[in-house]
Amino acid sequence: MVALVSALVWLASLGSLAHAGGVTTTTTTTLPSTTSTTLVTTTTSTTIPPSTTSTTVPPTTTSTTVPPSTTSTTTTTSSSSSTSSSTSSSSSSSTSTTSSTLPPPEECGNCLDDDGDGLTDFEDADCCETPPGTLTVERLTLLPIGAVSRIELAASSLPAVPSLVPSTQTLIVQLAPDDATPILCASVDALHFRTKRDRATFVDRSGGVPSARGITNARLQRLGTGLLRLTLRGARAGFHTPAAEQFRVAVALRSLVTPGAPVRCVTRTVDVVPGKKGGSLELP
Ligand SMILES: [Ca+2]
Ligand SMILES: [Ca+2]
Repeated sequence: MVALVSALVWLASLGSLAHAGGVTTTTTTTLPSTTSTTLVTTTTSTTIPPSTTSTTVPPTTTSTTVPPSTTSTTTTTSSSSSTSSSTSSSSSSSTSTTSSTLPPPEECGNCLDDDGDGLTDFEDADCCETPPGTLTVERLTLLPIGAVSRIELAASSLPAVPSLVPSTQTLIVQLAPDDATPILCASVDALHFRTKRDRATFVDRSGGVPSARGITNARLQRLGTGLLRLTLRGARAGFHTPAAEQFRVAVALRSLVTPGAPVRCVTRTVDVVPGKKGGSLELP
């Protein structure tokens, strides 16, 4: 009996020992697994937040580029200013260019085509009451005598005037060949005319009136229609007769009383042909 109990105690001891030994083995295996798993999880969750925050927030804010926007605005403003300045400069330049390109106004009475439109003094509407009217040329004879010329001219249909008062008017006669500038710009002030009824006469045999340019005789006669007829002659007028096929004749009456008043002008371009004498020209 004692032996049986001893045997049972021994077996129980063995069981305890055996049980103690199994627990030890199991515990050792479980602890590492649990610990390592927990660590991995912790590490992973810790890594994610930092990555997201640092990557997104700062870059986005920075790349919103507040400075760039400001810089752009500044640039735009500068551009606008520059553009405005350029425009202003361009306008100024244009104005300068235009003003420097503009020809001078026609000066009436200097025998020059000041504004370059091909018309001189009283051929030019700028000097006349209205665009120059049409003149009827009845006779034109030119004969070169060295540096001077003999001239005879008869023309009518000068513009009607309220009354023929040569004492207050200046007679102007211009003669130009083809498309060239005038070879004759003669003027006779009214005070050199003698007036008798409807006729005014100028005679200057001695050439005492330089502005007449060698015209020694001129007569203005008021016709029944109210128009004027002009005849003039010069034995040695101050121009050389060129070879030409046409002549522009211009006649004007300018007021002496009111120098700024519009001038009555008439013009006519006539064909000429060689005359009988060498170098002479006359109407066909
Ligand atoms: Ca002129
Ligand atoms: Ca002109």
